[in-house]
Amino acid sequence: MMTAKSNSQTRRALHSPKSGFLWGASTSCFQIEGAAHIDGRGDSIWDVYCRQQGRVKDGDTGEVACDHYHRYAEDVALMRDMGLDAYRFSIAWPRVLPTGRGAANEPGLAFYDRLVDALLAANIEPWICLYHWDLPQALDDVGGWQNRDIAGWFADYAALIGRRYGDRVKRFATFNEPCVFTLFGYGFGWHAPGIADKAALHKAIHHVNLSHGAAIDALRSAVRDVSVGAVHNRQPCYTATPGPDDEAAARRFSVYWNDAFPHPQHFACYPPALAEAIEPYLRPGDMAQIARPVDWFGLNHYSPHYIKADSNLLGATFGAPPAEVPRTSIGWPIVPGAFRDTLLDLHRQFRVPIYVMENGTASEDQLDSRGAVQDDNRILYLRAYTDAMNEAIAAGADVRGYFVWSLLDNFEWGSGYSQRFGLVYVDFATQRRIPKASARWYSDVIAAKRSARVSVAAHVPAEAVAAQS
Ligand code: IFM
Repeated sequence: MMTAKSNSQTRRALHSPKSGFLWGASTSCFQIEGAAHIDGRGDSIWDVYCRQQGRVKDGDTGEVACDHYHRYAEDVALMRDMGLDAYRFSIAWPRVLPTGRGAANEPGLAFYDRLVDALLAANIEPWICLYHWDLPQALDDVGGWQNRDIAGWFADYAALIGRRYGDRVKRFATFNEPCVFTLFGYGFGWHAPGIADKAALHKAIHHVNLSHGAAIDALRSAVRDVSVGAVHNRQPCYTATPGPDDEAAARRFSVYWNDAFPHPQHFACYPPALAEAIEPYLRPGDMAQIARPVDWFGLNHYSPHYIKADSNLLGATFGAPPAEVPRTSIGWPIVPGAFRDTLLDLHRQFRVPIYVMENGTASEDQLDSRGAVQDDNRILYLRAYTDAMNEAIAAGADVRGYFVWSLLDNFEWGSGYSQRFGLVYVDFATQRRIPKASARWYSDVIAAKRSARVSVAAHVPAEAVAAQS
């Protein structure tokens, strides 16, 4: 087994971020790791939520998931065979700090040592995300994201992770999709911890923003040459039907979805439509703590939204796209042009390098009689969306990398295991992994880009190649 100590050569070779355009894949701990009660891991809010009847489709849980905790070496080999440059995963906060603060859990920390070392040995750059929705239940018991003290707990957790892995990992994201876990978890009650309350939502938004800034500072102190950012959704919010009610609903929804986090984090103020609701929780100095400089913007984008008016606390919810707009098997509209426009808009507004940290599609994948998975829908989707990204790059957007969601079929939150997003099919009964046709397609795309880079490099000066890649 390669350990943190035994691979110092690999570490030396790879301890700075990879340059050039990165092709990768993303996952998150709760969705793939399993081993929910092994080696001292504490409960997360999602473990508890899954145990509540009727919360998750078919009563599915994260107890076993893809058993990645035990099968990570096989999963890294799949990534290496695909030719991935980079892999984004998240750390399970309750695995490394079972009650969210206090004494660290060495077996939990050692798991991520093994994973990081295996990735480096396969020449794959690890990207760590600190938080992908699995809050330690013990912290939720004392208010979770509604408790302002969480900014300090999160900063301590970030420092622990930075100190432990920062010799080998340079890319860190604070949060994945803060708009989703706050809106769905505290606004609509669709995700853990299952709350639907306006004050809870606004407190959670502000405390997540404070925690982001505190973690950025902690990572910068703990890790030399660190490269930090956060991962946000940005999706145009169109109206489901013409008319003033849906139009107002779409505008309101967009503030919570697109602006509630990037705005304060980059511009040191809340969007005007949110300022009054946040005001009761704001203290002097907060905005400066939130708006810490970052090195890049992580973008998750799958589709535009079609929003309609509703009686929920936002007065807005998801509506249906027009009949002529094609949809994926999970019902999400397929509009690659909206992805291109989002990238260009992001570039114009934020002026930092962009990494697409999630893009992909669910599809009703099945093993055929030869034991293969011919997921043509996914290939068509990924081709259309990567073409759209290339158009944005050609028009000037500073996009530096693209990560498919997801490496593996996995636990899709409230939908349980019913929605398959992976490049690799997982037979959940046996845990057998079968790369789908899309994995071969993606691998060919990466190989073609790489050989184009090499053949250009043979004929033109190095600076010109760097500018291209
Ligand atoms: O599975 C999720 C992921 O956890 C966050 N972004 C969207 C994916 C697909 O729904």
